[in-house]
Amino acid sequence: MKLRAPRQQDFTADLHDVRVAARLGLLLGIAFGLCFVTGLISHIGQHGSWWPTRPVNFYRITQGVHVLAGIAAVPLLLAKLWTVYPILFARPVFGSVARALERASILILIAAAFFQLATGLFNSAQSYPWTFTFVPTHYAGAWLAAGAIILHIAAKLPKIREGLGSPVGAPEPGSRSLSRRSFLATTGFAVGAAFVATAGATVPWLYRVSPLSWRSANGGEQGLPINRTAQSAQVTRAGDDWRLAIHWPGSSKQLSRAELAALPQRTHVLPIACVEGWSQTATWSGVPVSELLRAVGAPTGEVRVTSMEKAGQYRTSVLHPDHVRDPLTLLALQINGADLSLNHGYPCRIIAATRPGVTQTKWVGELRVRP
Ligand SMILES: Nc1nc2c(c(=O)[nH]1)N[C@H]1C(S)=C(S)[C@@H](COP(=O)(O)O)O[C@H]1N2
Ligand SMILES: [Mo]
Repeated sequence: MKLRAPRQQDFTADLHDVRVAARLGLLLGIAFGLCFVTGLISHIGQHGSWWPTRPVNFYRITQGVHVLAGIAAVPLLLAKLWTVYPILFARPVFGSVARALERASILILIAAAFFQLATGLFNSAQSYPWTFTFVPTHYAGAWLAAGAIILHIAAKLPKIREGLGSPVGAPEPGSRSLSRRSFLATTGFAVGAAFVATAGATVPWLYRVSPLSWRSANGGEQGLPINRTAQSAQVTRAGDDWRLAIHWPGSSKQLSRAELAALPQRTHVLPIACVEGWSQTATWSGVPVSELLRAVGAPTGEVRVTSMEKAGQYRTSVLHPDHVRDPLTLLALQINGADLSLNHGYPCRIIAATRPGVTQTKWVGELRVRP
């Protein structure tokens, strides 16, 4: 027998078919589209100058959708690649410039899609087995993937029409391979299993059935997971000499924890929604930031919050004036009816409606008002 490189015609299974590819592609397009839009929303929440205060579950939902759509995209992408890989063996290999460009764009598409799903998955598992910074790289990858997907859809539009326009159909007579229908059903089952296994991280009624839910990856404390521990932030428990410093143009004020606790306390039920996709509701008590500023005679405005944490990406955050005015925005002293544990931010932390978890600053040491 003469050995030769495989050709597209050598792959004869029923499922290497435009009808399967188009259907999987449509679902994949929806999943990546949801990831892109909710990713941009999350980007604005972390780096933008404005952010809504209502509904309180806004970020919890958009970021839950982001991570779950990404998880659903994993089996879809694998199934899609399985369906279309024989095309890689089509001849001529390059032929024209247009064909070479098309192949290059597919390479970028696959690389960007894999990169986004892999980095996103590792991030939600709180694992960073790389040296680049996750946020800017995942953000740049999103634009690359989006551009490549749009190009791909434009180039394949006639094929997509053809594929979606014809029924999946019965197995070919005499075929010994998996039918198209079974392949699509199996992929659907894999997507469902991945969803159920992880969605409990953010969908309350799935908490109990999600074995891979990462929300309590490091135990949890006082009824809420902990992302960054006091130990990793190198924060030690504040003593009686601790003071919260509040600065505003022309003046400042220092308050002990007892003085904070002596101010009127409010209690709100609010979620923490982490960029990693997990979210959980807790009952928080403390002083609304707006009432605190009024009590010390500070003006209202934008407030820069600084943690006692010495280094770390999330030691400061900025409260937009809308959040400063919002009665739900607390400098929290208690969680679920008890003083904050050190890991949850003792002596006090910020908790505000819809803010991304990374901006719910713990171990607050200073508030600086810019009217
Ligand atoms: N000072 C400080 N605050 C921080 C962080 C941090 O790294 N440093 N991490 C944030 C992140 S990523 C999240 S999701 C929430 C988690 O709060 P929890 O650990 O109390 O659940 O705290 C936020 N507050
Ligand atoms: Mo987070």
